[in-house]
Amino acid sequence: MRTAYYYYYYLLSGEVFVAGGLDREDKDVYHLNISATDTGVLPGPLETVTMVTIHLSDSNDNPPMFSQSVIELNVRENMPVGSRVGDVLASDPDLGANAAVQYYMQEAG
Ligand SMILES: [Ca+2]
Ligand SMILES: [Ca+2]
Repeated sequence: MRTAYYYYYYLLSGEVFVAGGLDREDKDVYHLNISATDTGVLPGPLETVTMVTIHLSDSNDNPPMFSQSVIELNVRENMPVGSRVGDVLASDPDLGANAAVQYYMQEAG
């Protein structure tokens, strides 16, 4: 067994396994140099090296987040229907559909 870069993968008989926590939002691609060495005696062990690039795909492991837990907006009375009151935006660090945010609103109790 041989530990590779970042302690995230190790090799055993050429198989690559996850050996630690992976977070695409922290790091989404790993470049690893992997060597293979024979057990020859004369003239000695011979080695070859290749680079393996591993891309992490996204899991939906983050909920959308508003910048504040309570947001206050102000609007004057008698404003016409359709008047803009303000923006309430949430962000999501995931990717694609995992980060697409829809909004629903209802009156709080
Ligand atoms: Ca998400
Ligand atoms: Ca994610």
